[in-house]
Amino acid sequence: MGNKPAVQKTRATLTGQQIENLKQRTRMSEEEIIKWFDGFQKDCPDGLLTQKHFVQMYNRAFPEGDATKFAKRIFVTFDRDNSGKIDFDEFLLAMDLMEKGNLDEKLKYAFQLYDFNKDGILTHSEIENIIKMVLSLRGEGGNDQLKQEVMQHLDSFISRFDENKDMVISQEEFCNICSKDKYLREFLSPTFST
Ligand SMILES: [Ca+2]
Ligand SMILES: [Ca+2]
Repeated sequence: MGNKPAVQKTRATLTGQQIENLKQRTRMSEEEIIKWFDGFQKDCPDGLLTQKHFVQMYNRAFPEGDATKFAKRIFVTFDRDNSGKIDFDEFLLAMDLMEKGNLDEKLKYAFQLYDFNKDGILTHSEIENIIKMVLSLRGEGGNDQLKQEVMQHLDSFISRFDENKDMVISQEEFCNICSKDKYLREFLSPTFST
């Protein structure tokens, strides 16, 4: 009584049941799950990845640009339960998509990433947002000429597929267009290969 337990950093563990569960939910083998877990634990000994840490990792990976906005947005989509932290399950589900997902899955994810208000359509302003995020990630946030070029490409892309001229793009349209347009696809998925 009265003695506070010593503050101990809890170390994350991976149980057999958790592995089984993750095998069901991903395309990862037990060996792969353990390998990812070891790497995850090295970075996050308590088993939780914070947004701050995540942003740092991204900025290290894109030293020529500012990946902060982009990383924050990705973080939100990985943090499925909105706890503000990414646990190993959430991390592995994300890695499963990046490593094992097919083009269609990745494009659906990219759509989700850019549909900020989750209403199932991309508006012109959401698309502008995307361009800004991607350009600053590449360290070209100040490159107005490039920005203009990309906007022109996007404008023609919107009008090409916007049948009812409401200037919005549905998920289906987005996936369709991106699967046919390599330039757009590579621009829109700078942090994972499609
Ligand atoms: Ca979470
Ligand atoms: Ca939207």
